[in-house]
Amino acid sequence: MTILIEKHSGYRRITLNRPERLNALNIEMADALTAALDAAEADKSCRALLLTGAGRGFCAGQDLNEIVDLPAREIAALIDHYHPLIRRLHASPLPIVGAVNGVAAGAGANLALACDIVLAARSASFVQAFARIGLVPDCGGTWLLPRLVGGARARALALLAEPLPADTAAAWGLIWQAVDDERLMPAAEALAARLATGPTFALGLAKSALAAAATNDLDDQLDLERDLQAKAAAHPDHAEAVRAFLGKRPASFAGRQS
Ligand code: T3D
Repeated sequence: MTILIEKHSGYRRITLNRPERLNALNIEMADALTAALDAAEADKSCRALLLTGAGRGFCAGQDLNEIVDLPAREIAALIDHYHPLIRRLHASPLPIVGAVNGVAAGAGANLALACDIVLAARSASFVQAFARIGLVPDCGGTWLLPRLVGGARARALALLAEPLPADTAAAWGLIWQAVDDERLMPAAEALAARLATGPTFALGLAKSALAAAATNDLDDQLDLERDLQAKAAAHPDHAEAVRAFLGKRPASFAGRQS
């Protein structure tokens, strides 16, 4: 099994599971991840996802054993399995927590960065390893990096392919937080559990608004916010939260039930 799926209350934990190769990516794993997303989104009781890796690495990117003798056109065709997954992660209506437990390299780094909130163990690092093997950053790296850390840092990360320690990744805004290694999974699970009791519908709309902001101008974005706000306001979670606030009690969000 290239991935493991555990159902928790309100969320699913997906673990990349090829630890002997630092969870290096292959077609089977990418397709399994896409299927896991399909299944999670179809299950209305699932309101958040947590993505992590088994063993000491998060994901070492493309499994190099599997491309060593491939013709160039077949190497390029791998993208047809990886990029749909990246699109799905960015577009998912579910909040996705990435728990980067060790090195995240190449496509593995950009897989981690496709999660909505990324926590990393302090011992973890992010490597845009592509240049080391004469490839171009893919899986959204060239799109995401300049937006997250600016052009100067994005260029150095892509061209030098040096490991970026988790603390620096957090300081640069590439990820949300670096935490002590032993705190990673408790912190990531607490975050996923918290998101799983949140206003899931509104969280999904917020994700889509932030994604659209990458290409919209301010006028378009304000129009989009107006339209999405109308949808959020019509959802029972909004009325419940306002009543809860006024009643000085915690809100109980229905999430995806309507
Ligand atoms: O068209 C397309 O879409 C192509 C797709 C390209 C997308 C990409 O991801 S390109 C980038 C591919 N990834 C890499 O180039 C990274 C290769 N790995 C490394 O540079 C290092 O392993 C790491 C920096 C990630 C970690 O180093 P370290 O010293 O902590 O671990 P290690 O000893 O190198 O690796 C441990 C084992 O995992 C080792 O196996 P062994 O010797 O114990 O049997 C190593 O061979 C294996 N491993 C690590 N990365 C990969 C891998 N096996 C296959 N593919 C890997 N990518």
